[in-house]
Amino acid sequence: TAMQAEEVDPENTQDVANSIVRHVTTTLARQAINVDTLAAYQATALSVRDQLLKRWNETTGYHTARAPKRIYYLSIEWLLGRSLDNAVLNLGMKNTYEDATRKLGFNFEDLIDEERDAGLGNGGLGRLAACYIDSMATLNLPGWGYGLRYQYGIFKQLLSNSGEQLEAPDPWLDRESPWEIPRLDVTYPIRFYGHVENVANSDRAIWSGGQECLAVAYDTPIPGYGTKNCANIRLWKAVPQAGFDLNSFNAGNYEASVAASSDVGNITQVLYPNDNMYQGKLLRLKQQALWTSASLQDILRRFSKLDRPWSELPDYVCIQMNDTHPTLAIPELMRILIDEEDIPYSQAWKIVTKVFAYTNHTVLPEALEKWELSLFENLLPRHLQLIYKINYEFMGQVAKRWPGDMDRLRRMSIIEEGTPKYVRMAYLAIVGSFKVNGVAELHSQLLQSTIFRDFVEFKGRDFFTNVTNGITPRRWLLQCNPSLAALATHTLGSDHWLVESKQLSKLIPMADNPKFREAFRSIKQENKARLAEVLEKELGVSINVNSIFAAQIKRLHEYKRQTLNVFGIIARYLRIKKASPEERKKIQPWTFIFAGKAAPGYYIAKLVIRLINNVAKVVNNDPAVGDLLRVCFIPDYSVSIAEVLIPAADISVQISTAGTEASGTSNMKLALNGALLLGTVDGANIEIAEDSGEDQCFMFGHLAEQVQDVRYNNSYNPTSLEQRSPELYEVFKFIESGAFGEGQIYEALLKTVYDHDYYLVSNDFGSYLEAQRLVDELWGSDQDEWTKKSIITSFSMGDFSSDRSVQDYADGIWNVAAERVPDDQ
Ligand code: DL6
Repeated sequence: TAMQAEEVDPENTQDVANSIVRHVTTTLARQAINVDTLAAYQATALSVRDQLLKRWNETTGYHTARAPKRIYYLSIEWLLGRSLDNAVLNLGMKNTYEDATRKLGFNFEDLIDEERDAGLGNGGLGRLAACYIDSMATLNLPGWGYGLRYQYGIFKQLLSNSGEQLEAPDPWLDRESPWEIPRLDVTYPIRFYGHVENVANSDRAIWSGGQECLAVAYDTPIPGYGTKNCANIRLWKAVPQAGFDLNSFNAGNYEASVAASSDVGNITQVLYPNDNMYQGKLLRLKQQALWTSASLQDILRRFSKLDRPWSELPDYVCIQMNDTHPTLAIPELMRILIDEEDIPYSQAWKIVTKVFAYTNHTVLPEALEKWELSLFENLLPRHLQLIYKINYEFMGQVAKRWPGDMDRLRRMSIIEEGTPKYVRMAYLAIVGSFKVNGVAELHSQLLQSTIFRDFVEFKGRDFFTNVTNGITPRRWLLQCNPSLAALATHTLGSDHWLVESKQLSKLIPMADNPKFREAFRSIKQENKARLAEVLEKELGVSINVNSIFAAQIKRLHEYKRQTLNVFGIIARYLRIKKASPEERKKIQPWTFIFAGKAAPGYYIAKLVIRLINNVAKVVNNDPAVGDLLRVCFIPDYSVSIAEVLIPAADISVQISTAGTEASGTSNMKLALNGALLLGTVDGANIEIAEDSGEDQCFMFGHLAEQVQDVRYNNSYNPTSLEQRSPELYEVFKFIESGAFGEGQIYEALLKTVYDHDYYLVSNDFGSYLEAQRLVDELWGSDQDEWTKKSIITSFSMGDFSSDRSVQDYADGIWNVAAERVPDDQ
């Protein structure tokens, strides 16, 4: 007989309160009279988790019985942030939990604040995965995510007195996470190093020896909105093989064997803190190997239970690779099919190339993964052998198509020749996939015309496609901006927009309704006041809540050009200082808000942080400025901080050099919350401007197609900075005069602009200031018009829901259909 679980009625406040108290006493082993906020949070989270797991089990059972084709999303980063608020909202239980916790003497918002962010990602790529899994669950797609359970997430960013970034570890698991379920019974063996013996008269090989460890599964249930369906993220932790290394025990070498086992624990110790920058570290390759192998073993175990022939694998399994980090899954699946299942190479290749699809997230050359061949050969000898074979077959096809074109062979080879040699992961990903996509229209076009051009000729145009990124409206409107969400629901008469986000467009005409404008505006003011309070408290800066809040919140990177922003601030500061009382009246008050981390080894990016902080110090403390200008750098940017910042912004600063930002996603979040776009013609900015209408945006700067020529000129027909941009020249002279600390501090940073100015900072500076002037003009002349534009922007963002993106993937790439758990189940 089936076991019957004790039922908690999730609509019944008393039931829910009881379940929380039960967790206090029996899970946390505390007396009910002795509960602090932290314990109350933990017990509440555990009670919510019970509800999640019920649905998780139902979904798993249903999908096992139905055996649909499944989608597996492999991402080395999952930037989930907090889960409590999101979970109760998606479950439709927020009111009950608010009431229940109030009954117990707690404020639900305080409990939410006790949760640590799950910061298992660097930026856009990891947060995208988090939005996509939310959408997969909401769309009832049979989808799972796979990743790594890093003991330490993205580092904590501290600021020194001189304004420099300092890094500290992020021990997010110190208090344990109530959202993860250890599956100590789900483990897979992983091998590194060792040697390969080829089996005569067969494609098979035997890979043995070397180092063995285990990958252990930890599951995080992800509830859909408005459905019982629950998705899962399975994260792997590396642990030593049970029994350690028996040889060293036998040799009496206890210490060495314990050392070897702690070595294994290191593999999933820490997230690599680079964003858009490849770093060829052995430990990272180990991470990738462990994660891809464990995930594949898990996927194949599930498939084998269906008892279908291997040739049908592509009918049941689709694997989406989030960037090239999981590309090892391609040779790993080949290895399993050939070496363990005894399938001939050519048959295995037919299967493999119907399973994988690859999403590219960058055209920046420094971000493209290529592993040094010798490192690869040592750690993964069998995989390299298979890659050689894959490349050999592939080169044969290219040679047949373009006889004698040696240069093409060299260009397209998965192995980059030279000293040293490299394995080009993007090329392996393309060759092993059935579909490749970019993440915004312009980016997908650039992929095809630049870095993957040869592959377009080889594979044909249809092989490449675009899926513009998206964000979940549950977290990025309902959760972070409840008042605006409520206004939308109230005005539409339904909250259906939360799953049909295009319904938001019905609110666009409300821009002409004065009462609606008033309501919209006062919500923005409330959100600004809430942020101002945080800024005053955390940074000690007085804030003018009637100033233009301009937010640039993203990783620090030269191509994202926080430089342009901070140099613009200095130019504005100089202008304010010089202005006559008459001129001063025309200058609008701005609060420039920055947040973001720099990779610890990225010297120039760290200098930019230092400059911003020192500019802030000077500007914020200069009485001559009055309330016309403030600069705030919020340390330790995270998903939780974004949730407070984004609803408060008036201006969304998206100013990457055209052609460099693949998509951007903070642009979507800010626009959805009513910030007007001050941006370059780049990434998804273009589609945002199309959907909201250019009238709503302040676009500027050189276009992607002009960048090459300008760059060439900057390097080879150099003109002086003074000629390229007299305004910027003045700013540089001011910095060098020691206005923000000794001028030499910033020498290396300024030099990047003086010399080649690869990112066109000087070339775009004039038009950037002009765009800001237009912002000033609108803000100063017509607040009502501003609010109209803000409303139009916000409610034109329906297409940037991750539901749309994920549905595009499901229809256009995965060929996976919804499997909704019946309500009466
Ligand atoms: O697609 C998500 C996100 C984009 O929005 C950003 O424009 C892009 O820079 C980022 N790319 C990466 C590349 N990383 N690697 N490896 O993070 O992806």
